[in-house]
Amino acid sequence: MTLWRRERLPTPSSPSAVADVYIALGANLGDREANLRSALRAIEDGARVVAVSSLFETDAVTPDGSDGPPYYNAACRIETQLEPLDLLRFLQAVERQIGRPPIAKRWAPRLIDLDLLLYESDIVETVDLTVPHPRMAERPFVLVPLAEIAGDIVHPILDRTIADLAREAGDAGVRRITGERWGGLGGDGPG
Ligand code: A4P
Ligand code: MG
Repeated sequence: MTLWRRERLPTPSSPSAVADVYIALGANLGDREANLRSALRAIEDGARVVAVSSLFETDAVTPDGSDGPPYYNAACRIETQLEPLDLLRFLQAVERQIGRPPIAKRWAPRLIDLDLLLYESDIVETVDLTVPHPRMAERPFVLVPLAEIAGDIVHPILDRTIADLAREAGDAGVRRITGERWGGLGGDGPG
């Protein structure tokens, strides 16, 4: 197991350390927008959602390049006191709450998928959790939404900004559906 943690010291205004975290949301079954909204609401029960990207429709990326139902994708920034592994468990509980079966084929179509992209500038490698998310840096469906709310954030392994990675990945197969505050949250996204 590898785990590097930048120390987050409690401050008087924040008695427990709060971490800045970025989450990717995806859905390609059911009412995709409703599923993403429900996920955001449920995440708010355990963390503070401070920014939400626009909503995008994206072509499914599949292991064998075959067609799959198109996804809705978005990204959000949260502040949480949960440690990375506890946060993963929390996100998995939210996925189950929205109706995702606990065991499904990898990359199978799903009602909801919540991926932990970045946790501060921590690097985590355990059996259950890899942060930064190992496939985020080449995926337009992750980078285009993420760049809206985290363009200046530096990927702690690649040492490049999200804006830079997004420019390189391009936006093929990614279509903006709405920049409205579709999540209905008081985030500081572009709106
Ligand atoms: N896991 C390890 N690290 C993480 C992390 N940083 N965040 C483990 C979340 N989970 C992490 O995930 C499988 C296991 O990964 C978990 O048990 C957890 O311990 P899963 O969500 O159950 O399965 P999955 O999502 O099918 O697999 P995987 O490998 O996470 O797939 P991806 O990378 O999430 O890709 N195309 C479009 N257009 N849009 C999409 O959103 N998503 C996928 C799924 C494929 N194609 C897509 C999209
Ligand atoms: Mg996943």
